[in-house]
Amino acid sequence: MSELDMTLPNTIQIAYPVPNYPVFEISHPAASARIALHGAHLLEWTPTGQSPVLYLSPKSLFQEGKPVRGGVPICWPWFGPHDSSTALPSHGFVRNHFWKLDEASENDSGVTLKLSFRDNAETRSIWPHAFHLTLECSIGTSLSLSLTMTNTGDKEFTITDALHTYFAVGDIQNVSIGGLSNLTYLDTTGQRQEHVQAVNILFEGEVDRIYRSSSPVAIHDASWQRIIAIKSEGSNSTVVWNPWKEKAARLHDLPDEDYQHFVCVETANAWQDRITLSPGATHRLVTTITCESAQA
Ligand code: TA6
Repeated sequence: MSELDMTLPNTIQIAYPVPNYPVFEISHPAASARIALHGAHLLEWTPTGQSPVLYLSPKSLFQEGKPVRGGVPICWPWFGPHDSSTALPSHGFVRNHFWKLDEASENDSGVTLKLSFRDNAETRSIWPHAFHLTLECSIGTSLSLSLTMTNTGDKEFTITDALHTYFAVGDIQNVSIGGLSNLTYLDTTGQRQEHVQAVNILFEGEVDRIYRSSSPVAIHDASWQRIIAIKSEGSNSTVVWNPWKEKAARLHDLPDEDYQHFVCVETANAWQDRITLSPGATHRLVTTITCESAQA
């Protein structure tokens, strides 16, 4: 029996990269993965026979209260900087707390973990609402993350959110992103101006854009000759981010040159896309990811 008071399937082991920081290590015939209890943060996912699909910075902090750089941070109950207080953490607070493991199961297709987090005195001191979050993470030859949010209080609240996925790529200058053409986006670098995306997104500098989109997106990685396909549910925004060289150098938990080896494509509700939940109401944000060879 693990210290988390449940019997885990044989395909799941618990490890501690640092004391008191449990990480579930999944080794299944279909895929391997790691998910931290802190932030219910999926750190790694590697379908069998493929290279890692998610990027994880080797300088990530595994400290309570600090977000990990890479994998899939859960941004909730706000995306980006807080609307009015610079004292509050970017991307909300749930990624900075330990969640609870409720279920872990396996079958021939893969492994599913269910984790949850609910309000407490600390969260209510910065965001005065009662809520219950569950993350269902299904790991196999494809990956599915389903974040269910419920208003358990007696007054409505409005949130923005994101499954802020860091995808590993061979070289950002050999990456193009399809599925967002002819869609409006907010460029949040510089003057925060709106534009329309003409064709596939290419990377020649910092890109930080919120697209009004619930469409499937494809990351074409020419260096590694693979295509990563991303589908979403419960999301009307897609965020695309690469910090490029100058901003990367300012991120202490990212090696300076590693901006070349990831791109974030985030399944979100952000900018003007907000979710209001009345008491008892629930919303689900889902991202489903597959990765296929694109060898000629
Ligand atoms: O999703 C893009 C973004 O909002 C960027 O502006 C950048 O701040 C990135 O998220 C990472 O944010 P973090 O707080 O995790 O460093």
